[in-house]
Amino acid sequence: MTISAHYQLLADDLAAKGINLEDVKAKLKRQHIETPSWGYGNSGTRFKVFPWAGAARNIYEKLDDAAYIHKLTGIAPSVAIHIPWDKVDDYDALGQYARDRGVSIGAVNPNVFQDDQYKLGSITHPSAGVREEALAHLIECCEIMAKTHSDVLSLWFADGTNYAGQDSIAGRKARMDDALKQTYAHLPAGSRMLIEYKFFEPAFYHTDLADWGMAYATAIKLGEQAQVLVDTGHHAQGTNIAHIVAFLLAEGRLGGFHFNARRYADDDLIVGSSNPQELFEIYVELVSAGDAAANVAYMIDQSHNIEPKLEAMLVSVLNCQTAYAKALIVDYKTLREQQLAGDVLGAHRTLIGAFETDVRPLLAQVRAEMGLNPDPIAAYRTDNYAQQIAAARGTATLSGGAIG
Ligand code: PSV
Ligand code: MN
Repeated sequence: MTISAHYQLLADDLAAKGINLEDVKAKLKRQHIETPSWGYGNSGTRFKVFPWAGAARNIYEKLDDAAYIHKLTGIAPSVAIHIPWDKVDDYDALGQYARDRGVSIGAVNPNVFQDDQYKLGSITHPSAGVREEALAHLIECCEIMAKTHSDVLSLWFADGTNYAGQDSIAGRKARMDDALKQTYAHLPAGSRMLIEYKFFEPAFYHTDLADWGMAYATAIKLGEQAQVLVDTGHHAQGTNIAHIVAFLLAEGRLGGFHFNARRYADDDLIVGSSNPQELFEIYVELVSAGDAAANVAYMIDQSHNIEPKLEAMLVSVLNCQTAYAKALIVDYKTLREQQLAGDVLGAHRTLIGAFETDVRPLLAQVRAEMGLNPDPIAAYRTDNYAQQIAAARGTATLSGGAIG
């Protein structure tokens, strides 16, 4: 059967369920996945960084690569930056450089975890001097937001302790609240502060913001511009992330995502590569929430270690597109009826039916209507961009961003 025959079958099936195909396609065309600057530079584990020929060496090359991913997918028009990895002298010029390539600067991520003084923490450090230095960096990032027209300050802290008694947990909480209150006051008008949590690493006894509840409690005290960022890699095995998403959406405090697939720890693998159903279930909650999800920021947070960086980023964006498409074609009317009737397995089958539907013909059609190659991976594999940048940039030995 041809792709168009498959597409027609799906169109007929959706029509029979009363799902508006044009509406589904319009939503897919408006999808927006932000890619991270640090995903384009060399990175590795704490054991080894395997350099990749062509890996971006600075923020300008990262923006070039991000623009290329956007050109292939049509749904990745912004790039998160990490400061100081992406520090430049002229942020107005950086914003213009991005715009000239058809992308924009997305979330600004301060980095208060890499320098020597942060060994015992940053804004929760026992020393007031170190806390002030960390706070000054957060405020500097608010200023960078204004210059780059970014509307998201994305905060993650490595802060925590490794040993019982090492520091006062309550004292650290008070320091965290104080520093974030001061940072909040510097947010550019109309922007948001997203607070990310992580239950372990690099601190192992306790982390100061260990889970969504701590991030949420911190955000509501700060005000409406503060919300929670859910990094899919930052949970214990078996955590139901879709549940967290539904809860935060209902409370109006889901700010955004860092997508990745967690097998062992953190932001290791391509989102959807091993967790496609989890990603689909997350998108089902987002679709179900309707307008309440309108301002959610969708960002990839991955550092690719052994796989080609551009293809990995491309697959990541496409996996988000697939999950969203499947969530959009759920027969929600039947699902709600079955839920209300207590039809446990009927409801389950309705949901999983959408997950099991082959949406590739639908996505090919959407891309064709967007003027894109219907098969972005084939486009990547047949054009010469990766070879060109490998020849032009060579193999950098230093990382251009995250190291792990
Ligand atoms: C930390 O593990 C994290 O998820 C934070 O979002 C960082 O900013 C990012 O990874 C890059 O290291
Ligand atoms: Mn993250």
